[in-house]
Amino acid sequence: MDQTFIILKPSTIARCLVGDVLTRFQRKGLLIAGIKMMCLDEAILREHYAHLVDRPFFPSLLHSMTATPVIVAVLRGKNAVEVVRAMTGATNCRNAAPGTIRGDFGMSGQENIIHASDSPENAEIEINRFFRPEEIFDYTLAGIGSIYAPDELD
Ligand code: IDP
Ligand code: MG
Repeated sequence: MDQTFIILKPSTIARCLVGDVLTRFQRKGLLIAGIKMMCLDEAILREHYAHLVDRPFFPSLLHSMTATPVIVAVLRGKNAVEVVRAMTGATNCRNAAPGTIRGDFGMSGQENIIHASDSPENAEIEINRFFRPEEIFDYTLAGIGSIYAPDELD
């Protein structure tokens, strides 16, 4: 099965939306393979957002991502990266389609509820950046046979 990485950002923590966001992924049929609360520091954010460090809004993004602890999680499921990105929606919540997490829960480009890995390669890098191997668990959902057909299970 595939894995992806998400961050429930400080906007989610501050607005008490942790349960709402996680429930969506669980209802979809994704398995929570790892989850923890942590504080992000500038060093890890400079790595994680390396593609944005030179953008004018980066100091503001840094401030936002360190405002409260965050919740990081690894989600497992078939095509997990694509499925979770689709559920996440466009970067700016005001442009995100209704029915997506950002479309339903946010109004901001920066305070946009969650991070989700954008490719399987980046998912692996991000999982290794934020989790130790022993923090990711191998187990099966009791309802797995109702989530997938037999030929969809790797
Ligand atoms: P993504 O989160 O949809 O993958 P990225 O372009 O990778 O979008 O940007 C990472 C994060 O940086 C966004 O989720 C958002 O919080 C922030 N961000 C991106 N573009 C802007 C902007 O133009 N203004 C403010 N914040 C931005
Ligand atoms: Mg991105």
